[in-house]
Amino acid sequence: MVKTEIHTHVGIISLNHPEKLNALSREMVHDLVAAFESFKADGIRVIILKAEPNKSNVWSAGHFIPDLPEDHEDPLGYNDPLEVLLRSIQRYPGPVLTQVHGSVWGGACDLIMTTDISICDPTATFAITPAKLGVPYNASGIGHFIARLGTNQAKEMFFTARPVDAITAEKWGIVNHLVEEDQLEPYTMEMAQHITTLSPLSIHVIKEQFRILANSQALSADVFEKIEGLRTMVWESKDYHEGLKAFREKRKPDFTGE
Ligand code: LCV
Ligand code: LCV
Repeated sequence: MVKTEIHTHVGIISLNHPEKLNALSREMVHDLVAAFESFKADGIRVIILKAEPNKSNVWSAGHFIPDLPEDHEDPLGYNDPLEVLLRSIQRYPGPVLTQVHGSVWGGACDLIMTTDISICDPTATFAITPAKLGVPYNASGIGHFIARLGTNQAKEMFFTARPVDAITAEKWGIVNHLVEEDQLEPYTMEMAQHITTLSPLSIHVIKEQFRILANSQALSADVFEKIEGLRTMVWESKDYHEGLKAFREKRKPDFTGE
């Protein structure tokens, strides 16, 4: 599901499941986490995460929708493959750069928000789509968007579920840099290689401090339980089941708010 290559201290991981538009299925996530683990064992200092081209020009279609639980189970719970992947990115002891060509959807957009530095070309778009499926999303994922964007921009992305184009993505700070299509690869590689010339230990400890500080707003037990109660109400709703059914039947969902 993924292709990997090593250039001295830079490791490249390419999403490579074109038939399903690089959707983040269990198998895809398993292969991604395995690639991170093996790069860590090889002391790779910087990772570039990119996608092999496909007919739909999609970087990743996000969570593999058929994997979403149908009955009385939390979608995007702690052990959900996507959450496992996001944690392995945050814990990798070196910067993870994303090189984006094509459209990014749902959980893959959260993945972009979780990586350390993002660079895209003019074909890139970014959409976060729980409202299209009747999914409640989760506090840690919403936290990634708040950390990266202004709250109003993060809310617009969640409430409209519409793709944000590359120019807006750079203006809002979804990506660090928007470069020409033929510059995307060399620009990203140059930054990655430059970073490998700096102290890997210093960078690892600084990255770990960013992660600890980002996760530092402790939620009190009753706040946490209130959030879980709200999320349960959504994923036990008719709307959630309608969202999944509509995707399977390739039609627009008809949400009733129940
Ligand atoms: C499985 C897929 C998918 C897919 N899973 O090509 O953020 S949350 O909370 O919403 C979270 C739960 C999440 O991430 O949900 C997933 C969010 N992703 C999306 O909303 C994108 C869904 N996909 C699309 O809107 C279209 O596929 C796009 C616009 C990406 C591409 O459209 P296009 O017409 O070019 P198809 O739709 O024909 O897709 C090609 C094949 O990939 C499958 C899709 O079912 C089809 O498979 P078959 O040829 O077997 O029918 N596919 C696409 N997305 N997320 N499978
Ligand atoms: C003492 C100096 C210094 C200096 N200390 O002129 O952020 S952290 O964690 O990194 C933290 C620990 C921190 O703040 O670390 C220091 C970070 N600073 C730098 O990395 C800048 C180091 N300096 C340089 O890169 C160059 O000096 C610049 C580019 C600023 C200027 O270069 P230029 O060729 O014009 P020189 O390098 O010849 O510097 C003139 C004199 O100032 C001293 C330097 O040693 C030299 O003294 P001598 O003529 O006695 O040799 N100097 C420069 N920076 N941070 N001394």
